[in-house]
Amino acid sequence: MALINYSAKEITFKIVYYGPAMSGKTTNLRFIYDRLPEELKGKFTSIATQDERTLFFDFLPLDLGTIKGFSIKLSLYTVPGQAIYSLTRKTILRATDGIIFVADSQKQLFEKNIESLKDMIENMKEYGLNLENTPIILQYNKRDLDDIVSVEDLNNSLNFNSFPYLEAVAIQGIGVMDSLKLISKLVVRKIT
Ligand SMILES: Nc1nc2c(ncn2[C@@H]2O[C@H](COP(=O)(O)OP(=O)(O)OP(=O)(O)O)[C@@H](O)[C@H]2O)c(=O)[nH]1
Ligand SMILES: [Mg+2]
Repeated sequence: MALINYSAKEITFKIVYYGPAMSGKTTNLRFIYDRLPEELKGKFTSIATQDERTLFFDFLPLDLGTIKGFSIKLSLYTVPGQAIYSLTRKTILRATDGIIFVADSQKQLFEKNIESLKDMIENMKEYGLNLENTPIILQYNKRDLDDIVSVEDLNNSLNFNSFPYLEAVAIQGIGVMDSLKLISKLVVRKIT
């Protein structure tokens, strides 16, 4: 549920980038941070190991502008994809308004996407989040690589709920802003 501060006339939506290890979640946030003008973005916080793997989370606050006199803010988070950080992944889902599931298109990681999506839906339950009350979009990332699964097969294995989906090459910024715009539209629509 969006965080509404009536006295400050401010609404904050929490968006989480979820997905298997190394699928490109942090890369999405970095691109957004590098791309947006100063006045729209806050400080990018990344808690990572030396080899850049997310250890706890990444966090980036953004300003979307004003709707009906309320300033609309987004808090973007990424979860750590590595299996050992299971508890952190769950914790980060608390009070989430929308999720971008970043899937890795590489053939050898096919199963990892399925496992991660199952893990996400299981973890959502803990906080009363489900497919009816939480907008979710799928981002099929790493479309630049050679040995990748077709979009059709990704949809057949992951998209059991007709989630909106996009193709991306996060490392080049392709699909990154479109994913952010789409999830923003879906979460904002819920309260307007
Ligand atoms: N070829 C290619 N590489 C990518 C793409 N997106 C991300 N990568 C690379 O994939 C690796 C992992 O990216 P991260 O963004 O750190 O992945 P993550 O999902 O945050 O990983 P965890 O924090 O461990 O969960 C990095 O070397 C990125 O440069 C892409 O679209 N294409
Ligand atoms: Mg990361």
